[in-house]
Amino acid sequence: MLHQTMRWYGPNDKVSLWDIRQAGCEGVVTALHQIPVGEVWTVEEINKRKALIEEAGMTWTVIESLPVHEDIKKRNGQYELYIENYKTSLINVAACGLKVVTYNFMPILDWLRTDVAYTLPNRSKALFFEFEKFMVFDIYLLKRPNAEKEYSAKDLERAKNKYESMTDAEKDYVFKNCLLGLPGTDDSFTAAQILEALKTYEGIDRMQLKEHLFAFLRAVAPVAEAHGLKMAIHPDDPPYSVLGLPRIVSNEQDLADIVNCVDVAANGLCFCTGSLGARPDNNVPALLEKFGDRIHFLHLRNTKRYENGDFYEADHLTGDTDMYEVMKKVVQLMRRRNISIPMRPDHGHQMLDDLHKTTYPGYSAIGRLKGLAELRGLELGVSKSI
Ligand code: DNO
Repeated sequence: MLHQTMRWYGPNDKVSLWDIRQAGCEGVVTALHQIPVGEVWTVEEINKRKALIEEAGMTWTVIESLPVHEDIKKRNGQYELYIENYKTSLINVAACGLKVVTYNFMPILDWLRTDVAYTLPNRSKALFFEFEKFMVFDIYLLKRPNAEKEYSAKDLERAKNKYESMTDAEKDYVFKNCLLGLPGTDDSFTAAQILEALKTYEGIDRMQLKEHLFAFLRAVAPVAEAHGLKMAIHPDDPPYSVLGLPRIVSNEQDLADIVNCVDVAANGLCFCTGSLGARPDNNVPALLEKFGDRIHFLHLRNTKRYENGDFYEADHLTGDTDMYEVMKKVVQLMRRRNISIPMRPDHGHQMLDDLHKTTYPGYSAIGRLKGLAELRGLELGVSKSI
């Protein structure tokens, strides 16, 4: 069976370890968010966090994330030092008995939504990416230099109409949502910070960024392999270029390039059905089958896509990704490899009592509990019937 987990943002998370345990989890996925990106995770800090989780009767096997410093992505500044630090952190987490290290290679931003509290017909709230609003943010609110050049005349017209139809409050709301900081912080970016950071990526295209990822993997994957750790890269979310930044973990070819660049089991994937599924040309169950041997961690989530490029996060079992097919492939994969893969229900709707609470967007307790319970039932049904 899957190793069932939930993400916990640490002692400041409003969702407690006991909430997670009561949801039926055996494992917790977390990170030392208090350590600045690029610095070494010490054995002492890792063990402190591990002890908290074990006191609540669960285990910590998966890190999400051990973040990659921007200098490594750009291969400038102090990237050599940061790569050495990364290796040391890997050795330390392995020494503490952890097994999987999630990371991503998205420049500057992590995931991005234009609305983190989109009201569904049943009045629960979901995360929503509305393409026109994103263009409004990019062109009119952030005012990224030359942004217009990247959109078609038709899209520019759509953006203009949208901008003109929005109230100031709506514009503010979109602006705030798009500037939300990285997972696990309450800080947001400022527009000036983003514009400044964007400049530092000038001249780095997709090919170049891929080369930087491969160079990073050539340095760190052998260390992970030697210490019995598995690295799991998270796909881009949304899975295409945003703000003119290259994104390189978006489709089948990207995944193939990554797993082939260093051919060791430790160089693997965090297979996120929600991120990959936001792109109509990604056949999620087929990708799962194709890259099965390198999947070390699963994020199960569903999206509903629209023709115009929008998508929202649907219930875990409904939406455009066939979760039954996904689960069937997962069960077959675990049988074939004779392992239990860690999985977390990714995101959840804000609903019931959680509508009155403030939690990290997507990470309220009850919606994730619902997702987990549905996925758990699906797994049991699938595994008994095949
Ligand atoms: C969003 C998450 C991502 C993920 C990172 C992994 O909710 O799935 O933020 O944690 O991209 O590095």
